Amino acid sequence: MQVYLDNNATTMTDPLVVEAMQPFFSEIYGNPNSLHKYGTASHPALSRAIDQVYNALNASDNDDIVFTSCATESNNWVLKSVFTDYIVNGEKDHIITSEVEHPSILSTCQWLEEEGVKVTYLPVNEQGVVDANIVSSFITEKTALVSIMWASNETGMINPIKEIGEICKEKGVLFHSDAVQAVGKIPVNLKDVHVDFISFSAHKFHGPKGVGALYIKDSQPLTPLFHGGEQMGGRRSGTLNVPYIVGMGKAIELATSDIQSTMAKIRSKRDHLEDELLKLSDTFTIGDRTNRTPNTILISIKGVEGEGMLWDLNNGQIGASTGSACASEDLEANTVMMAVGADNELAHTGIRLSLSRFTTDEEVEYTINHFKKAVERLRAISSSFAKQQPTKGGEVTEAELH
Ligand code: 7TS
Repeated sequence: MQVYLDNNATTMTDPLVVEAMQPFFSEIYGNPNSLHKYGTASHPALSRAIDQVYNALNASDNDDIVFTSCATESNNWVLKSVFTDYIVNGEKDHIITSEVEHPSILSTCQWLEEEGVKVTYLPVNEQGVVDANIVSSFITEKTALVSIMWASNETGMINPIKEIGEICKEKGVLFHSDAVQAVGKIPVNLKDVHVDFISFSAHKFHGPKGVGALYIKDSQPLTPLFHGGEQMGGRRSGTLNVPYIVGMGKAIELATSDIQSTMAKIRSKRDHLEDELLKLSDTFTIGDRTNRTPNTILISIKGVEGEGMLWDLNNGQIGASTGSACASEDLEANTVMMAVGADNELAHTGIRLSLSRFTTDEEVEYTINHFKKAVERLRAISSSFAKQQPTKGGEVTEAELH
């Protein structure tokens, strides 16, 4: 059996999405900006995809949704353009974000600091959530933008986006939310919350990699990141990636059309998995389940290094993560666990399991069994376990090493 439990890193493209994209590679391949029939042939599918995205998010016709190459691009665009429009060419000098944002926000903010911008990195509480009142207390008349993720990729914890949006609206400050882990997992209703910008990415909800979007409320001005042939109303030049945009439309429709029942099914599998893993001694998970994306578990297993656990799970054909795959090449402690107050040892023991609508009951059972055995194996060889063993004294012999 093979079990993929790293759906917060990326998801399998739904075969129905691949099918919808297929005609737009070698059959309907004209440039949508061309005036001949080869170009215009893609227009009905593009319009449909745009409708699918607007409907899924309940966006208004006055809003803009601009397709990008990924959420990293959307995040860079909004931060760099707010910098240009409101800081370089305006009176502002300050941006507020949180300590636990994705690197596409944090690294961009670090670059902005080098350019002279003041950036406040808000802490999260022990639940891994940003407190709306803290956001309010840091806003000044110099604040250009608040950027707080909708849900965390590491913990799945959901921030109080409605409250933060209301605070930003009242104080006249722009509000951006990185909604990559929210769109397609939980309802995102843009008529219900006040956000100026959201970023999202198709490959997190069973669409293809390489296509994302930036939502811009009321089509407000924002200096483009790419200048060129004036595609997308001049907001993002470059020939439209027709098959991928069609794929994103299909994927968001599939992910959101019956989201309550899809969520309930994923949640019940996740809760069962979590309940079973928590039966192991000295384990804990981060964050209240009722305020978490229904597919995510971040679990800490005392005495078991995350990297070792990942290796053991991988040997059992289970794909998980010690945190964000984007950052997993360095073996540093999980920064999100540090932020929620876990001590250094625990912060090295975090394993993220993220399910999808394709995860089966059999896969969950297999994972529970393998996980429990892996913890036993790894605890048996861990240094903290060794410390509890009676010491024989003297040097370890060659035979004992094998
Ligand atoms: N924002 C969040 C919250 C994310 O989780 C990711 C990807 C991105 C932005 C970047 O999206 P992309 O479209 O540019 O790929 N997150 C992860 C993760 O948690 N593990 O691997 C990638």
